[in-house]
Amino acid sequence: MRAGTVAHTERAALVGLIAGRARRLEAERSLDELAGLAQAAGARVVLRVLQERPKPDPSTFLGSGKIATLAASCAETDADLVIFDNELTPAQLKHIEEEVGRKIIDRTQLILDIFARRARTREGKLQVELAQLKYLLPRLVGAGDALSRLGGGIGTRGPGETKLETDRRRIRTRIHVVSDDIEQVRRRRGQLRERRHKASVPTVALVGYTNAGKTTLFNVMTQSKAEVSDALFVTLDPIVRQVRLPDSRELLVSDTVGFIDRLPHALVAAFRATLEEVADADLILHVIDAAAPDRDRRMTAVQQVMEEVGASDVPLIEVYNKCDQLTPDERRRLQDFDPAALCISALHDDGVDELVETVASRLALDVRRMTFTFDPDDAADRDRIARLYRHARVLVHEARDGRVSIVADVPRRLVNRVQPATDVNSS
Ligand SMILES: Nc1nc2c(ncn2[C@@H]2O[C@H](COP(=O)(O)OP(=O)(O)OP(=O)(O)O)[C@@H](O)[C@H]2O)c(=O)[nH]1
Ligand SMILES: [Mg+2]
Repeated sequence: MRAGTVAHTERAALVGLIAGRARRLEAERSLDELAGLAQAAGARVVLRVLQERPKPDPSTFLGSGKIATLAASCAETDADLVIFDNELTPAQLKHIEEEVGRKIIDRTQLILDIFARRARTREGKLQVELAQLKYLLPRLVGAGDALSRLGGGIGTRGPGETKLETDRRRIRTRIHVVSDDIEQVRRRRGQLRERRHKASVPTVALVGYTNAGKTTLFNVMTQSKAEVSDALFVTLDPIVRQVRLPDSRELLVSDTVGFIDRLPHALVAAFRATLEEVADADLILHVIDAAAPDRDRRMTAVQQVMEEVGASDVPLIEVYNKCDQLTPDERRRLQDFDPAALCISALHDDGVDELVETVASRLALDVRRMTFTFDPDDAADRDRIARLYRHARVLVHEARDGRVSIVADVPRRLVNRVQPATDVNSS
């Protein structure tokens, strides 16, 4: 975009592929999602094209005849850019651009563009820029100055109002610089996590498909005011807040970037620092939009990203959100399918207390019952008593003959860090 010009809303044509008749519904939902993404990037959708083909044409994706039709429709609807629902090869990108004569981007570039627009913190910006550069580099090789022909707007924006670097040599240098910076951030995050571990406060990570209501739930649980919106990928940078449980123990809840079907690999790799928060949590809450028509597909997409970031071993609770949007019938079906399903409405603060109870008992399950004797006149012992109250569940507290004896359920991973007297039993 030229300096001084008013940002104009780009007019977007969307193109998707139907691979076989049975896949029509799937392709349509995917295109709906692409429309949501295009809106989140600030575009207006003026044309939708769904083409049935067993597999993409290696040169023009749609085949030469359909590409000519697409070019004509774009002229008719005055589209500024065409967004393909699939990832395009560098060669396809080049050919289609020549045929259609408009800016062409694919789903991955669109997602990266949204992330670039949303990045606020230094860490977020670095991660997005790295993903963009890595995606761009092979697409410039052989394509000459393809990107400079794109002009401005969606697909050419770096994080924080910058314009993406398009010079191959400079991109390589920049990738090195950014990777080093990210590594530093990652180490720093690691140290912070280490400190939290030492303080022994358990961490619960909210994960889920974008727009599932993670931040809404986060705000209710932690009484915060983080940004909530119906747009996709509103949250980018992880945020961590404290929650006090009914039994006065504490835990930390983290909210982070949402996932999506076919989340670009470059993005997952670049967001490693952020996603390590999830892999390192004591418990994951998978927030599900219970009312989404393609709920199962979204759940699978989330599970795939979790595997990719090494979080599949972390204990997990599935939380069905937006249950206010279910009919009584749908609610019943969900409960038949999964009797233990937690149905909540974060928006209406409905079921959230039960969820917190479930989290508390789930974290408490992994405990060992221990008995302690303390000297209340000793400052260090008084600290230990306070720590027990914060992190363990105290069952008995008895003061007798100048001693304090306490029976408590201690989280297993803390057992070595509190001074034990006698084990009553192990659970
Ligand atoms: N009806 C209904 N809407 C909800 C509920 N929870 C959240 N929403 C709405 O869903 C939309 C997305 O909510 P967010 O909390 O921003 O979702 P998110 O998962 O954090 O999304 P991203 O950060 O963009 O990935 C907003 O418009 C919320 O008001 C709910 O329980 N019921
Ligand atoms: Mg959010």
